[in-house]
Amino acid sequence: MKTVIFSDTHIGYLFNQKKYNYLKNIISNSDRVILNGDFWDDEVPLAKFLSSKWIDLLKILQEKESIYIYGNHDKKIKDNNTIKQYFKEITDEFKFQEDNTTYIITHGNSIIPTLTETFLQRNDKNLILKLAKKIRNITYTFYYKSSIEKIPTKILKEHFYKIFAIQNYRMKKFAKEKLKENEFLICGHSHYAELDLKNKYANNGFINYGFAQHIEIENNEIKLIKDRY
Ligand SMILES: [Mn+2]
Repeated sequence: MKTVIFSDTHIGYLFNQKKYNYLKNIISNSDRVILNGDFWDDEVPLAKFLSSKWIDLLKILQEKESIYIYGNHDKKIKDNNTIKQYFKEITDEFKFQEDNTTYIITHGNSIIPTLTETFLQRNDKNLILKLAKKIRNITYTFYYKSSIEKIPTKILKEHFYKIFAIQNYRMKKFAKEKLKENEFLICGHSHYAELDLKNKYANNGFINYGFAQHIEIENNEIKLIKDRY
């Protein structure tokens, strides 16, 4: 039984054939697929996503034992009936056991919430908060639509994502303090792939801008795969 775990694909209406083919391939070559959050990006209206070519990936996922874990950009997927039919389970944390190890898979935003989650989601009539929300949304839309992240990654390649290692450090600290003897934590969210067997922590990285990482678990062996597409 081969389990594949990936996250942070942030897919939407900008259809990308290469990315589609890459995702189709890793899904097809597995028995169980765990989408570890931010698969779809809520910057794109859900209806638009559901009528896009990306939906064909969901049809392939439906044939597998597929689990949808939601992240911080796809919360609206929770309890969505159209999405539900493709997955065995939609949750914010999924656990499974193989031999003596219990793998705990969660996006990571519950361990290190974003500024938007801790502050901007408050239903406050405060004018400054309202303004902050507007600025956040305009900035995010610009960031998303312009694909500006392509510029630093052209120069620095995957090294650009090392700036997010600090987030893994915080998730690892959580793992050290909270996990039981036989437990192993697998997160996404930071976009920085890592496999730390000593601290029983892995980050499945992200799949975007031509970079692709994911985790594979088979015969109680955990592997971090780093690819380009
Ligand atoms: Mn995230």
